[in-house]
Amino acid sequence: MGRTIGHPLHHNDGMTIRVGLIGAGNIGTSHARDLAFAVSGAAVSAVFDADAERAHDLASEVGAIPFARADDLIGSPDVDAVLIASPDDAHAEQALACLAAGKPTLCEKPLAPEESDALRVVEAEVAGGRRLIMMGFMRRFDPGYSSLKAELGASGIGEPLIVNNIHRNMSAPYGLASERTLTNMVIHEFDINRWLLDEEYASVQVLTGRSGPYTPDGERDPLLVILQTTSGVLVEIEAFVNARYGYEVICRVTGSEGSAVMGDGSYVTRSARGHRGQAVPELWLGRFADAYRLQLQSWIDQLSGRGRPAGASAWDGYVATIVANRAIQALRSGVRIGVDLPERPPLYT
Ligand code: ISE
Repeated sequence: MGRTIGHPLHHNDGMTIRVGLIGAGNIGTSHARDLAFAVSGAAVSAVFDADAERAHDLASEVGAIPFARADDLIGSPDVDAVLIASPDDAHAEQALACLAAGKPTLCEKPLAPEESDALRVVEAEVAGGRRLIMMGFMRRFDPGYSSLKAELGASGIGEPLIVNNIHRNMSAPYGLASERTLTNMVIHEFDINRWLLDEEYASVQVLTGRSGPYTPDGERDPLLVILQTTSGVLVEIEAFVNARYGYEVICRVTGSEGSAVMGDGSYVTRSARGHRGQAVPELWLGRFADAYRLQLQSWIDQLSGRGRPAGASAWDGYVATIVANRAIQALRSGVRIGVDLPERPPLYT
């Protein structure tokens, strides 16, 4: 990130960033607990959720005040920065409110399911003249992906030629819609492969074949997404929502001199009683626990004026949503769709 987010904030004690949380679901609760108990220099001062009881319970657990309205939380003088962990469709409007209030924000992915909404956020941040938004693409902080990125280039596997991604969820607790698979789930691969390869996409295609028995009528699961970058690298993504056996993310990069693969973290292989194997995580909260905490610590450090610029920007969020929307066009049409990006504003260079 070319600039630190916002500006070093000065607080009642000068030491702590007081974070207001919007959304007390799975990921919001995980973030709140990290901020309260695992991230230095931070506290959770406010919690809003559409479910008032859920907001109250989490606020009590982390020592925060429950709020009845998100806008009141955003405007509160006891909130220095905002973490948006609400449902996807609410992100853009809440990010716009944070920008209007001048509050630094960590926005969970996606910035918006629709590119027009994501663009409104980017335009508002550019108009404000300073970077306030960091996107919750936490895989950029994952030690596995960082190690994989270090393998690329002359000292490692050479120039990347093909990337194979596997992204499997255990089930679809919030329901399965193929287009949401692209804007909510595969959005991670749309971002992390840009970050790994440090280049943009030129086209996207989506293949569908036989769907599993747990797939709702009219939907497709798994999907096979095939992108090509502007330099010609092929990026393949298998997205399987109802994989049933567990949560698994794998990324293999094959280059001109070799190949490197990032598997499912440092999980122990147990050999006992005539069997050998590993426990498989149920959720992303387990597989990416370090990444989430490292991302939050980086955000807080940047806001405190201690940390170097890092993390995905609102522009990265906008680009990921553009690619997801082109993938939806490819899914609907069955043909390869070009990915043409607008010019990147200077604020994001
Ligand atoms: C979820 O919202 C996440 O962000 C997880 O990282 C991802 O693996 C999962 O598929 C999404 O539903």
